[in-house]
Parts: sequence; C-alpha cells; structure tokens
Amino acid sequence: ATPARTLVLVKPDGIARGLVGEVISRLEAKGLRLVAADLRTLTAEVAETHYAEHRERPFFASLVEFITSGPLMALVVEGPRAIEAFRALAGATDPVQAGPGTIRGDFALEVQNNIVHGSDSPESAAREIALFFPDLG
Ligand code: DAT
Ligand code: MG
Repeated sequence: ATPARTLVLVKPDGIARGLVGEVISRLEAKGLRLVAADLRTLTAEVAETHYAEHRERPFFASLVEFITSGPLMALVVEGPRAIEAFRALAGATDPVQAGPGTIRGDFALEVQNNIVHGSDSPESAAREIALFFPDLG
C-alpha cells in the first residue's frame, strides 16, 4: 500500500511518566517507521493552531494549558494506513473507554491526560505535519 504519514505527539503527561520509549516501541513493533522526532515545548500560539478545531469547546483553555505545560515528543510516523494504524494503537479518546492493549487503555485514566495524539484524517495529518515540521518534504 502507498505509505501515509501521521503526526504523533507523546504529550507532556507521557514525557513526565517516561512513556516515550513505550510509545515508540509499540508503533515500531506494529511496523510503522519514524520519519522525524523532536522534543519541544509548544507555545500557546502553536498549541491553539494545532487544536483550532476545538476552539469553541469548554475544555479548550485547559487543553492548551496542558499541552504547553512541559516538553512533548513530536513524531512523524510513516506506513500503510499510518493514520488509522496509529489511532488504533492509541485507543479511544477517553482512556476509560479505550480497550486494554491500547496506549490510552493501558496507561491513562483521564480524558485530557491521555498520553498521545494522532492525526485523525489525511487533511489533519498534512496540516499538523506542516505546523510541526515545516521543513519536512
Ligand atoms: P483525539 O485526541 O482522540 O483526537 P479529540 O480531537 O476529540 O480527541 O480531542 C483532542 C483532545 O482534547 C483529547 O485528546 C483530549 C481533549 N479532550 C477531548 N474531549 C475532552 C473533554 N470532554 N474534556 C476534556 N478534554 C477533552
Ligand atoms: Mg483529534
């Protein structure tokens, strides 16, 4: 299949809990490949752009505060159906609903602090990869 790319974030809670290796191990074990990786702390401006679709939601301010609260690991990941494949590894947005064996299901309990982000569509992936890694071809 044609390789696709997705943006994965190990969010600040995942960094604080030492789960970067665990997340990378799982996506590599699945057969996805790392294309880019960078540990960085987001500005509010980048966070608000990344989560622009949620601007009107009641949790938006809290979400931006959380995602800028410390370093995160930004990854570009490639493989066949990479977007769907990583969303399946991540599990449902609410970690209590996420099944065991998924990243959120195994490591998280609260919806905001759900360890990882993965792009949800080809359009989102293109937009998010350009935002985080503008130099990536
Ligand atoms: P996902 O990260 O699974 O794509 P989303 O795009 O709907 O989920 O929401 C983005 C993030 O916002 C999500 O990972 C955690 C947070 N979030 C979503 N719904 C929430 C809610 N009801 N209360 C608090 N945080 C929420
Ligand atoms: Mg989303």
